[in-house]
Amino acid sequence: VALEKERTLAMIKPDGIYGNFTNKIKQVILQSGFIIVQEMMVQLDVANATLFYSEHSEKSFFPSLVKYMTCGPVLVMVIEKTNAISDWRALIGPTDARKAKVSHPNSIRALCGSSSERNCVHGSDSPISAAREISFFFGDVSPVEHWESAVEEDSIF
Ligand code: DGI
Repeated sequence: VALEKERTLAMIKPDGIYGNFTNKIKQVILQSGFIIVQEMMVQLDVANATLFYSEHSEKSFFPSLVKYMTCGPVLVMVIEKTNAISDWRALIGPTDARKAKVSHPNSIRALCGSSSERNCVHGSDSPISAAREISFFFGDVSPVEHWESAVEEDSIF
C-alpha cells in the first residue's frame, strides 16, 4: 500500500531568520524530499504567539517564549511528503539545541539553534497539531489543492 502524503507546519523562528539560516534550512527541507506547498513571512504579536503556544501557557518559561517568538519575523511553511510529520521532527532534532549538539549533531537545531528556547525551528508533533497549526496560519482552504489536481491532469512532471 502506497503511503499517503502528509503535510506538516515548519517554521523558521526569529533566531533562525536573524542568523541567516533560512536558505540552509530550506535546502535541507528540499534535499530531504519535501515540497514546500505554502510559505509566508509573518510577524507574530503577543496574542498570536500566546495562542500558538497555548498548551504551554502555564509553564514558567512561557513569558520568555512569547517574548522571543515576537522579537522578529518567522517564516512559516507547509511542507509535504510521505511521513512528513515525523520525518520533519527527526530532521529538526531535540527541543534543547544544546543537548541536540551532543545527541543529534547533524540535526537542524544542533546546527542552527543555541538553547532550549532559541532552537531556530518548529515542527508539528502530531497529525492533530499539524492540522491545527496549518489552519492557524493558512486557513482551512488550501489553494494548493487546485494546483495539485491541475498537475495530475496535465501529467507533465
Ligand atoms: O515541540 P518542541 O518545540 O520541540 O518543544 P515543546 O513543544 O516542548 O516546546 C515548545 C517551545 O517552547 C520550544 O520550542 C521552546 C520552548 N521551550 C520548551 N522547553 C523550554 C522552552 N523554553 C525555555 N526557555 N525553557 C524550556 O525548558
